Amino acid sequence: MTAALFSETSPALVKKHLSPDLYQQLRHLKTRSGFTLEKAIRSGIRNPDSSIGIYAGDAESYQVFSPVFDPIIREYHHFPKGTAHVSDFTAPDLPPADPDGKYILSTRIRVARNLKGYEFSPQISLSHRKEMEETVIKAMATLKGDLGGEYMSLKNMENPAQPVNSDILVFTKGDRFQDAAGINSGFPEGRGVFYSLDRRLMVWVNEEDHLRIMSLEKTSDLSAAFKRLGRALRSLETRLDFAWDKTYGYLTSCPTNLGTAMRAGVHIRLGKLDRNREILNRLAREYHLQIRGTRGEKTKVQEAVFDISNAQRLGITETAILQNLHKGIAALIKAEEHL
Ligand code: ADP
Ligand code: CIR
Repeated sequence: MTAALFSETSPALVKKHLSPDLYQQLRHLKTRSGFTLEKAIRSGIRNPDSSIGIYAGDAESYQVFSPVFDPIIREYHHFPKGTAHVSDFTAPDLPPADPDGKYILSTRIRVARNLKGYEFSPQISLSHRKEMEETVIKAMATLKGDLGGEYMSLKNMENPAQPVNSDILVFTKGDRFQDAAGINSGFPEGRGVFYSLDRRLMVWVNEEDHLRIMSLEKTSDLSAAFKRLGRALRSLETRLDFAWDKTYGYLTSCPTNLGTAMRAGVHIRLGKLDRNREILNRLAREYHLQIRGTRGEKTKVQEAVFDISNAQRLGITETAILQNLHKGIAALIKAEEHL
């Protein structure tokens, strides 16, 4: 049955872990909001090059469909059974990763958050999306000092596509993976971007998750970006209740983001390592780094500008992610200089 559902060549973890028996066992189940297995795996079916191929429609999906989610999560995150995710947002004082600004163009740290009680992006109705947007706008309006800013609805924007490193990072309609998962439904209704007046804090509302809260620096100062993000989160947490699970940590629509739901990264120009990809890939494996293209997930590297970020999100604290990233970047810069 699953062999017929997924392309024969698909490398997706969902294909590996959804056996025909399991498919039969789960296919008639539904969460209270009506999310089904068929909806969860539609992106993996329509996109044979998916690496994971499954999304959650709500917090309950992780329980109702746990026989398929659980092995995928454990394999993807190398997360052993019997462990529980622990959060720690204590800011380490790290020196700038590239003090002379020779390689690093900018730093961005984001966390994904979803509000308790609302369906996730693949399943939420338009009315719930708008209601949730209103709740979040009110919470963001209470951000004070350098965190204070404005909300821009995507509905009012003629052309939301923006070049990389422009002052306000705006998101566009999701890619074909997100589209097949139902994440683009009703786009751009209910979507928008909050930005602080200094453009260092931004919140994407109703992209792949309800919130993508991000802190940006035009330098390599990871600690400064992390501290700002921590302050913003503590303030928003006084108004918003985020979906959290004692095993999986912060719950997200894509299982790859579970745990800290954090991606801390830099845009870094590595001309020599670009021509020596085997060294770059070896270092990335050794330091648990993820390499993305210049414009984000599944995009190309332009002019040797890599997006280097943490590969680990679950079973590790936010503080440890930042420390590891700092070490990993130092190793990349050292290798670039020695080549
Ligand atoms: P996410 O990080 O939310 O999973 P993406 O990989 O699509 O999603 O990245 C989101 C956006 O953030 C992209 O437009 C990307 O170019 C931008 N971005 C990522 N890292 C940085 C950085 N260090 N500096 C500036 N922009 C960045
Ligand atoms: C895949 O399975 O390849 C896509 N669904 C993307 C997985 C990466 N996660 C993500 O973008 N949040």
